Amino acid sequence: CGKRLRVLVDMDGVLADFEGGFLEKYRTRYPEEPYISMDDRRGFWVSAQYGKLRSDLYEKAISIWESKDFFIELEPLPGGVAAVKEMAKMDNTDVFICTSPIKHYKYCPYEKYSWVEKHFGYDFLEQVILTRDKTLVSGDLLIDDKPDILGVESKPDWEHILFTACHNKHLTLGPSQRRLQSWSDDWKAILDSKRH
Ligand code: BVP
Repeated sequence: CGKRLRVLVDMDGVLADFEGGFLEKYRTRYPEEPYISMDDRRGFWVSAQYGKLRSDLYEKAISIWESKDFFIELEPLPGGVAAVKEMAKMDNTDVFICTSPIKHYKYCPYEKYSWVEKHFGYDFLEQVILTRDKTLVSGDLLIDDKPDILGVESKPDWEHILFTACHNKHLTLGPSQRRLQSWSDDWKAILDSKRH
């Protein structure tokens, strides 16, 4: 009671299928080159794992998400859009989509806004936070598939809930760290655990 709950939800890997979109477009553009299946993905950075496979694949991987229409054409991950819409309608709950754009800014920031409008509607653009440093954003929860969310603030307000993705599913978490396995998992219980 008293205070409203503020939930920050990441976009790539949580609401939008960055990994699936990447692999499909990479294989279409570079059909002769080796690729990493979803099962074999390790580590948050796709580019780093491709660079380890063969050094020139680092730039080829980056060329995929720097291309026009990459971000707008990402498919929604199952249940994510519905969950966030439901969250936004809950009493005493504020939800924001908190996402880091790539520094190649020609298409990505525009397409991120466009994706939110397409899947949530124009009014939901009020809820978008684009930042390269999520530690500066205050909230009770941050649902994000990136295991290490670092920035200039060493003690962020939020509790990071690790959203399971192909690249983080094998990680062993610390005793206090919590996961959301998918949007079929009990996200309402996680929100309720922070209400007081
Ligand atoms: O915009 C996404 C894609 C990009 O980083 C951003 C991650 O945002 P959050 O999910 O943290 O909000 N990105 C970039 C690279 C390599 C760059 Br060099 C990558 O391998 N994976 C990745 O997601």
